Amino acid sequence: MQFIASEHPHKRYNPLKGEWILVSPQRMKRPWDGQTETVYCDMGPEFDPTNPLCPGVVRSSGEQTPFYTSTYVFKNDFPAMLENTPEPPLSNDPLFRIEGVQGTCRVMCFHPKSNVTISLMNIDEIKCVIDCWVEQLKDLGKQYTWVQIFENKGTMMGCSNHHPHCQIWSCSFLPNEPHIKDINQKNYFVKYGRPMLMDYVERELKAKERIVYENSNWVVLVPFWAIWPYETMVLPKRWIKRMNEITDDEKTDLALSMKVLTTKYDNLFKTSFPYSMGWHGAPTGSNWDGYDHWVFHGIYLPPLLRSATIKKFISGFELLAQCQRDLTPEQAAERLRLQSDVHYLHSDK
Ligand code: H2U
Repeated sequence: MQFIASEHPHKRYNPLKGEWILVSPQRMKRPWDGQTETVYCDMGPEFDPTNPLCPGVVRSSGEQTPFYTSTYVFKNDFPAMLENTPEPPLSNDPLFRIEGVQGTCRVMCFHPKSNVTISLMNIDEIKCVIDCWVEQLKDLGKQYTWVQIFENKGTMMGCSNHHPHCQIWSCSFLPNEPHIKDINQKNYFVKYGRPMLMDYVERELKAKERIVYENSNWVVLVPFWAIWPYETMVLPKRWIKRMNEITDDEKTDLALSMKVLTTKYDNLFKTSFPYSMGWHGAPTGSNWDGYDHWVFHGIYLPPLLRSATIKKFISGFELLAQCQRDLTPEQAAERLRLQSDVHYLHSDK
């Protein structure tokens, strides 16, 4: 029997994380009788006087959010880490390791209007968001080893606030995900003398099977090893280690890539597509030099599987043994590629 990736179960290796994923395309035919989610089609009002992220509204801290007109950054009133924390007692016991952490958490509003998303914003507005991310990286990266910029979109992803925003958590240590990516990219660089993700982009551009969108400077693709059904990566065509190295032209193209991708996401199930997304680049802190093995990239992790109401659960075999997907990354890429670049809410205009 000849192997056909879209029919036969197989496993794929993620070289960035050093782990395998089980792909079971034959399961696409199974019926679904499980939990369905509520779809939120209404984008809500432009201004909500009860939403603390809206211009002029008073936050939990008692501080008033200013009447901002573009992006706005403030210190999270409920931070996960603190700048000054006492060190726990030193422990040499390998079974009970504990270390102190320092960090700071910020919230960044993308836009003064509550009823927009990246997919509905224009390129200049998205460029302002990117500019603000770069400023934050430069500022926080002076002190902190890791600056994690991430957007949780939609209640399905645990987002507690409808206003377009992201969070920026900066910490004194390299968290697990970037830590493992650092090790694997370094090992690849030592072995092959090239950054892993530059080799990867080159191969994907030749293969063309998993590309969702590309322009002169960026490629959006469903990675060969994707876990989430419509997981994507945004990769530069030029070697860039961190977001602050992006030129103005690259910023415009990155804004366009983000807009096209999120528009395709929304169009796929005619919904405001939920996801967690974020950026990974070389670590920061006291020394920005070195790290030639790193390539800056974006990751979008959306939970939806079959429709706006059916989400993928990471459970069972996945929690106890190994992550698994039904739809192949090639099929997911094709479905996204075929979606229009015009948002469904704007298509009749
Ligand atoms: P999420 O919707 O992704 O949870 O982000 C909203 C963040 O905004 C959340 O981390 C913060 C919450 O702590 N927040 C404030 O800092 N002040 C407020 O008055 C409301 C929300």
